[in-house]
Amino acid sequence: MRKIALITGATSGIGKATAETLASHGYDIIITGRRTDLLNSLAETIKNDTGAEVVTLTFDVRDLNLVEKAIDSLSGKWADIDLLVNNAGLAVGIEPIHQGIIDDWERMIDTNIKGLLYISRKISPRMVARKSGHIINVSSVAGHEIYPNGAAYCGSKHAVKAITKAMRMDLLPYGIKVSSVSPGMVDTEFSLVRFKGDQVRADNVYKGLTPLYANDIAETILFIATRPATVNIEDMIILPTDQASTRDFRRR
Ligand code: NDP
Ligand code: 8X3
Repeated sequence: MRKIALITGATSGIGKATAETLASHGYDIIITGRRTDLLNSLAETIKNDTGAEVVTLTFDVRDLNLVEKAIDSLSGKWADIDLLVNNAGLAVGIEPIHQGIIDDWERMIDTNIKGLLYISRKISPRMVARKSGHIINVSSVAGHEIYPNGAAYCGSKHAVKAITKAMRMDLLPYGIKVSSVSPGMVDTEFSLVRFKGDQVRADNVYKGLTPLYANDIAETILFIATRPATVNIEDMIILPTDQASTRDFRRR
């Protein structure tokens, strides 16, 4: 029987690639995000390309009410999610602490931390009841290191690391796996969002080096999800060859 995976933030980047990859490897999938048109076109592509069944749910992970309504709308086989990929997230702005834009901080904290908690709170009880499931949180190298002008984003991803570890302890008695994946620089809409639509600044992030691509992370998520039942990957940190830390890059 095909397993069910729910991927948050599947309209773009890592989430989209993960949805496509999991659908090609035996999962029926629930894809979520705020942009309904992108979810619908991805659903059509995946159905045609892989034959997987796909459900789309449009909601903002920051809105607890919407999260609850969306997950409550799942019925039948879709209510029993085998794999949750907590991927929705973003960086906004890059300022030193004394010039930080409060609204940017709120967006990052509400999405990367509270959104991940809301979704996990809503989906984990059925995993507990079935004593089965796997949650993979998309963290970041910024959850292991810090860099100047990144207090709020790095703080949010350090929080994801702590939450992942605590979730693993809480869900241990039920045999539920909790893992994370911690990418370095991946070429997605991430930088365009961070620089609020400034394409030139976004392109400069990847200039002169070869970043990771969304598929690199999707394949890693598939690897983590498909280990034997007795094996749980705690975390995988993945960097481009052209990156040594959050601050060291080889540009040519
Ligand atoms: P993208 O901007 O390409 O994708 C982000 C996804 O998150 C989109 O599908 C977006 O969907 C969704 N999202 C953002 N905010 C919300 C929200 N409030 N409610 C629901 N969905 C939301 O970036 P990436 O693919 O790069 O990012 C995915 C994850 O990977 C993030 O958690 C990011 O922090 C992490 N990451 C990224 C790295 C990188 O260099 N790219 C490196 C390390 C980690 P929509 O806009 O439709 O809501
Ligand atoms: C994204 C990687 O280094 O831009 O999480 O914060 S970084």
